[in-house]
Amino acid sequence: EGNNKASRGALVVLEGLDRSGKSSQCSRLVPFLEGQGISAELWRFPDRTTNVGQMISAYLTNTSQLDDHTIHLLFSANRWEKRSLMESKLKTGTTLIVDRYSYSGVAFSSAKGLDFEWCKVPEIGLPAPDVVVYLDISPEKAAERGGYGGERYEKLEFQKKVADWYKVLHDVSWKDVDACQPIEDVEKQLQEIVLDCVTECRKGSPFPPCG
Ligand code: 2DT
Ligand code: MG
Repeated sequence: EGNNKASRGALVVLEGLDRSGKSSQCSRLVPFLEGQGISAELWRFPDRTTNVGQMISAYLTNTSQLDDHTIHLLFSANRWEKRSLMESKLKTGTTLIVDRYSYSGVAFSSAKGLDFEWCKVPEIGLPAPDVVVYLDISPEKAAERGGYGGERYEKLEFQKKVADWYKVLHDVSWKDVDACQPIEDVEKQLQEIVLDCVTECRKGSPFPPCG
């Protein structure tokens, strides 16, 4: 393409309750994009492979206890430690499909009762997504899917609170996809949204996106 040297990758974030299908959809999207000749990588937060990520993982599996503010900041630190790599991937044209991001950070901690405005502050300055896709499912329907693991937040009553905070965070730029549709329909809609987004970024939307 003519403007190839200027084209950057898109930062695509998938959000939603546990069992909304984010992880399976993310892992279907990446090979789809590659098949279209688009360089793409699957990322997820928390990234449990780092030192900070291992502290988070221990907390989530109830192996460790941490103050609510402390774990909130660790989730954020886990994004900050990936920031420079994230930015260089985007700059060099790789699209990132990210399974959870700052919105999970704010929604889950707010659901525990932390101050919503306080929760947003450590996220300021992280790369802003080009698109946020919300896989929309009610907490009850998600719970019916079963397969909640034994992790800390995987309880219906808590997921209801998370859903309420996602509603507060939701803005007009978010793309909602009905996560109760057959998996192939969800997949098709996601593909369209993401292809549009990648195309927009290739047209030379400014980088870094500011948020
Ligand atoms: P997974 O089930 O997707 O591994 O997530 N969470 C996630 C937070 O509380 N704050 C965050 O910043 C992020 C990214 C959501 C594990 C759990 O961690 C929660 C579910
Ligand atoms: Mg989970």
